[in-house]
Amino acid sequence: MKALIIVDVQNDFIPGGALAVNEGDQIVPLINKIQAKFDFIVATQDWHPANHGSFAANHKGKKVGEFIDLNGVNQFLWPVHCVQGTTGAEFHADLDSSAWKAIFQKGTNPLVDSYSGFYDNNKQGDTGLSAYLKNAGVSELFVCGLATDYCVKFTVLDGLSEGFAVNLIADATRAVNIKEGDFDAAIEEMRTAGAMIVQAKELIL
Ligand code: VGL
Ligand code: ZN
Repeated sequence: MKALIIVDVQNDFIPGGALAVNEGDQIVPLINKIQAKFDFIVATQDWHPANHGSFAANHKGKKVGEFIDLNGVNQFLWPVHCVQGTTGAEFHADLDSSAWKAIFQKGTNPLVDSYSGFYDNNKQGDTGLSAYLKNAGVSELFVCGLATDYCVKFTVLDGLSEGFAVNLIADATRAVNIKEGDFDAAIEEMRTAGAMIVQAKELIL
C-alpha cells in the first residue's frame, strides 16, 4: 500500500514565519490536490520545547547560522521556531488535515534535533513512524512538504533505510536554501540514495 507523508507544513516555515521557507505557502493548494489521490496520509510536525538545543538563542554568544556540537552531533543553529503550543507550530490554516490517519511530532527532546520524521539526528529517538507504517501494510511512500533540504530530505533518506520504496514529489516541496543550490543538491542526494523523483502532475492528472 502507498502512503503520503506531509512534512512540517507549519506556520513558522511559511513566509512571515520564524524560519520562513521561500514560497512555502505555494505548495499548500498543490498538497491538498495530491491528498485526494491517497487513502493513507500522515503528517509530521516539528514540535520543539522552548529550551531546544537547535535554537541559537539558547546558546550564549551564538548566532543563527553558526554550528555547535550538540551532544556529539554537529548542529546548525536555527532561529526559535515551532515551539510547542504556539501559532508558529500549527499547520498552515489552508492545509486540509481531515483525512490524516496520524500526526508524528519530532524535535521534542531538547538535547538533539530531529529533521527526519522517523529518527532523531543521532538515530536514537524513534517517533514510531516506521513501525506504524509497516503495521498498516504500507510499503511505498510519497513525500512532500517543508523543507526539501532538511526535514523532507532526511525523512526520505530514513524511509529508504527502513526499506520503503520512496518517491519525492519534488514540486510539492520548497527548500530553505541556506546556500544557493541546496534544493538541487538535496534532490540529487535523495535520487542517489534510491528515491524516485516525481512531479505532482504525474499523480493528480
Ligand atoms: C526544519 C530546520 C529546523 C524543517 C525543521 O522542517 O525542514 N528545518 N527544523
Ligand atoms: Zn526544527
